[in-house]
Amino acid sequence: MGQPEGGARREEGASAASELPPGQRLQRGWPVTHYGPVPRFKPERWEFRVFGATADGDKRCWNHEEFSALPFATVVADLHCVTKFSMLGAEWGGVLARTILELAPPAPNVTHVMVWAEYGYSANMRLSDFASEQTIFATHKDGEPLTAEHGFPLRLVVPHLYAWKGPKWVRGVEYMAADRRGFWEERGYHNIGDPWREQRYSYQEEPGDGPEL
Ligand SMILES: Nc1nc2c(c(=O)[nH]1)N[C@H]1C(S)=C(S)[C@@H](COP(=O)(O)O)O[C@H]1N2
Ligand SMILES: [Mo]
Repeated sequence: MGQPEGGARREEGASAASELPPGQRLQRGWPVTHYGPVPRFKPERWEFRVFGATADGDKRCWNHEEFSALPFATVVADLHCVTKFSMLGAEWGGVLARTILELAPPAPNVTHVMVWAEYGYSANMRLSDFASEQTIFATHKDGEPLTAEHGFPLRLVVPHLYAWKGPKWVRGVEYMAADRRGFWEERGYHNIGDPWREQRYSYQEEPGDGPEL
């Protein structure tokens, strides 16, 4: 059987616990976790925007129909919430972040991105985290379109970071030449958020992990 590239697919009979980052527990089902209300999707108003330090200095916009026509990919990956539940082995379908980077390349000085969602929710990450081959703007989970509570029509999944780094109801990406904190990163959560290193809170940050608070 082929190994999924860098994936964390759960093999039959494998112990799920061996794949849980420290301090996490397995969750049955898929809980809904977010701050604020669930936005209503208005297809005619929706657009996905790439802006900030793009290579050519121009913004790129896709309306919902255009975005839906982008190349579709799947990634099998886990979701780790900082409140300690994990969901393992989901199949996310959608558009790879790498595809967006190819279609709307960043300027050479870009080091970080801010991913923006409805109501101003945001999450910052290093360009290298965004450019991971597993980072995906998901429209589907396990073959089904996302539900409204889980981020329909589009959410980001960054499998190697805590799940707050994956905005639901995502609407765009800002390319940045310097790091800036997003919504939870300004409110006490770790600027990088690697679950394997248990980077949960900003007080754990070491020099160089993030901008001054
Ligand atoms: N727009 C938005 N996206 C968000 C959040 C949020 O508050 N707003 N919470 C994050 C957190 S903390 C988690 S754990 C996951 C939860 O995703 P789920 O509700 O689909 O399980 O969404 C992330 N994306
Ligand atoms: Mo979370």
